[in-house]
Order: sequence, then C-alpha cells, then structure tokens
Amino acid sequence: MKPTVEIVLSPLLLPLTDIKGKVVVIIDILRATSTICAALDNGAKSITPVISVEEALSYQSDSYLVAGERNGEKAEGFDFGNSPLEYSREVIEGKHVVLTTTNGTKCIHAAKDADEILIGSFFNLSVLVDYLQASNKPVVLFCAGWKNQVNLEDTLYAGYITQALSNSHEWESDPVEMALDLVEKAKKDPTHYLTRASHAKRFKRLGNNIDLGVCMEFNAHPVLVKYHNNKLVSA
Ligand code: 3SL
Repeated sequence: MKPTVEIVLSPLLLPLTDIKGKVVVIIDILRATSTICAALDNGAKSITPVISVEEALSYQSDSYLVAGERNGEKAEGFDFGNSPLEYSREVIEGKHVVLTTTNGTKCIHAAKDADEILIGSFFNLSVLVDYLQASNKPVVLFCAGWKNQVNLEDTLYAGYITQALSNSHEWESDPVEMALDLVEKAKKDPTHYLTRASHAKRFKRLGNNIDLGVCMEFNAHPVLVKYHNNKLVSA
C-alpha cells in the first residue's frame, strides 16, 4: 500500500487531521515559506520562527537579525520585512534570523506533533518532491492561508505537490481533487492566474508589484528546509 497525501486548506482545519507519524509540509507561498527558502539558500545559518512581534524583538542582539511582518508590512523595529528579495547572500550569509509573520510562522508551531516538519515553496519544489517520494511516508500539505481563510496560492502549490506525488502516494480527499483542478486551471500561466488572489491584490494596494512574480520562480532556491530543535535549517 502506498502512503497517503492529504491537504489541510486552512489552520482552522488542522485539528481535524491526525498529523502524528506524518511529514507535514508548511506552505505559505506569499511569502513566509518563500522567504525562508531564499534566506537559507543564500547562506542564513538558521531561522527561528516565533509567534509574536514581542518575542521576536526579545532576540534582537549581535547574534540575531529580527525579521517579519504584520499585514504585509515590515513590523516596527525589525531589521527585515518578509520579502525574499531582502535576503540576499550579501546581507544574510552566516546569520541567525528570528522570524514572525501573520500566518506562516504560526503554522510551524501548530504542526509540532508531526513526525517531521518541512517547508514548501515554488523555490524548492523539485527538491522537496524528491525528498517526499524517497521518504515514502504519509504527507500532510498544510496551507497557511490568510487569517484562517483558504487562499489560492497555497492551494495551487499543494496541487503541484500532489500531482508530483501521484505515483508514490495515494489519496481519497476532496481538497486534493480541488487542488489538482486548480493546477489544470492555472497551468498556462500560474503567475497570471494568481493575480486574482486576495493577497496579490493586497500587495498591489501596498505598492508591492514584485513579490508575486518573485515567489513564483520555480526551483530558484533548491534547498530542503527542516524544522529541528526550534529552528529551520537547510538539510
Ligand atoms: O502571513 C504570512 O506568514 C506572510 O507570509 C504574509 S506576507 O506575505 O508577508 O504579507
């Protein structure tokens, strides 16, 4: 029998899914999990995800850069916001980062009962798929959404992963079927398709016309990211 793949479309649905003994992939395409992959691929030593702005600021020191956002904008007093473009090798190599974001970092904490927690973004799609296929374990694709609402970009990405796992894994899941349909619908031009996403519209209102396209660069940061000892590290 093949291992299963499931999709959790919103953090509110996580308690309905048994994640013990499974690999959970955290997905927040815009932008937390994309930023995490970019920073670690560009040489950051570790990223500590925390829930609150106050907790993040308590780390501020010579040893930690404090990063993150609230409602899409850099939080006050932080060194960095949450755009992958801010995390170039020049500024991030060899550094430890503490990160808090509106949705994504909370999901990492919510998944603590999982056997293994990994980070998924378009930046590391192929590396992640290779790992999931080889590990032969049940997989839960956990979409961060936006403030507990389902969103298009995380669901679309979960569809790409399930499509790639269709030989190694099996499912009986309506969210998986929905996500696969989304892949079909978006396949001509997934970036253009996602311009209708509410978070893409939010970015526009904030004057950010770049990050959607950036976060859709397939395999631009081919790094496998694991959560280990309260930190995200490149494996
Ligand atoms: O909510 C999050 O975790 C962030 O990724 C949101 S934002 O894209 O930085 O606005």
